[in-house]
Amino acid sequence: MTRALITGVTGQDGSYLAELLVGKGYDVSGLVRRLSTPNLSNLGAVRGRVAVLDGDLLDQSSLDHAVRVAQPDEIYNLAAQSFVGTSWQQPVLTSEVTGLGALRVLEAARRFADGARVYQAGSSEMFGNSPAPQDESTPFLPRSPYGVAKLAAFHFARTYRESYGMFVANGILFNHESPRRGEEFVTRKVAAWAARVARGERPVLRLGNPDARRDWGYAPEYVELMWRALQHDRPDDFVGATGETHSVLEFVSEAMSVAGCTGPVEWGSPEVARPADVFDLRGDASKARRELGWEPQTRFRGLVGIMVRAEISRPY
Ligand code: NDP
Ligand code: GDR
Repeated sequence: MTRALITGVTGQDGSYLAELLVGKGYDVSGLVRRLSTPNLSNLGAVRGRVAVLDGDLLDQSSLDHAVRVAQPDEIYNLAAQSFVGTSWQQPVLTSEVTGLGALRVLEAARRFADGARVYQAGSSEMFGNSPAPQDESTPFLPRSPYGVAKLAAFHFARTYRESYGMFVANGILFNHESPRRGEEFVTRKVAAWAARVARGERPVLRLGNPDARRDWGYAPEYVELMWRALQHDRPDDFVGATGETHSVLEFVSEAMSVAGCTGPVEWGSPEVARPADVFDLRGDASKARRELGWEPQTRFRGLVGIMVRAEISRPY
């Protein structure tokens, strides 16, 4: 039985990945940090089938211990402070968790999991405003502390691959969303608002930049890329994206259309303003299609439909 260790297993991607691997017959362990209020709700479908190991990306000894207990064949490092906006409020913490945390995972793998394959969760945020479409050869120009931390993690991963001959693959994934997205991200925020409007409420949706463009895909399809990257014949770096880009304004319009109603929207809210933003992300995932046979199926309208309908049927 193949053994996998997932960091960030309680998050959006970690929970979908756990479902994918359990479905493939893996023995799955998940790293979970101690919180005063436990947060395992995303693991509902596979909760009893994932071995929960205590640990934190800030604490090397807990990672060493988790790797020694899990004895993984595959390690997926998905844990991060993943909200770009917060990375300006907590730049040092973000760098510690999202950047150095990845290094700690690599060190634990190097010392205690001989031969294990490692996936590092890189991000399109590493490209910053490099012109679209972005692929594996596009220059990295990060514009947020989060993007810088992810880029450090990306280079640590490559360095461990080249220095120690470890099988370390980097994903460079563009935005991917689902009903399990954190509530502060723009897609979930808009979908939740559209559902309230559909119920007859009149909440005001306060957003930032309407013109920011993102390449939004559907998260369960993106965890498939992670798995395929570790089944490949060599460790490499892969962009994961739909190849389509849409603005935040378009997302709001489509959400209202799915909900069948309109509501009040205010743009330029100072509450969500960022000191710098990334304006136009559109990925070219040709390499993943060619080498991994990976291709996302869900497009923009399908994704907005999934998210708004999930919010409408969510108990409140
Ligand atoms: P989430 O924010 O949903 O999940 C992040 C996970 O990291 C949670 O399980 C969280 O645990 C865990 N975590 C945070 N801090 C620590 C810590 N100090 N020690 C251990 N675990 C910690 O992110 P996603 O699932 O959306 O993303 C998965 C990964 O992919 C992240 O690294 C993200 O940066 C990256 N990424 C995501 C993209 C996307 O569009 N979703 C695109 C590109 C990259 P807890 O539940 O306790 O908070
Ligand atoms: P992003 O996602 O920063 O791309 O990072 P987010 O949904 O937070 O922002 C997308 C774009 O929408 C603009 N925006 C708003 N964003 C939020 N959150 N709230 C608002 O009210 C709002 N109004 C406009 C933002 O300025 C931005 O341009 C996500 C995360 O999952 C990262 O971890 C991941 O690496 C990248 O995607 C790829």
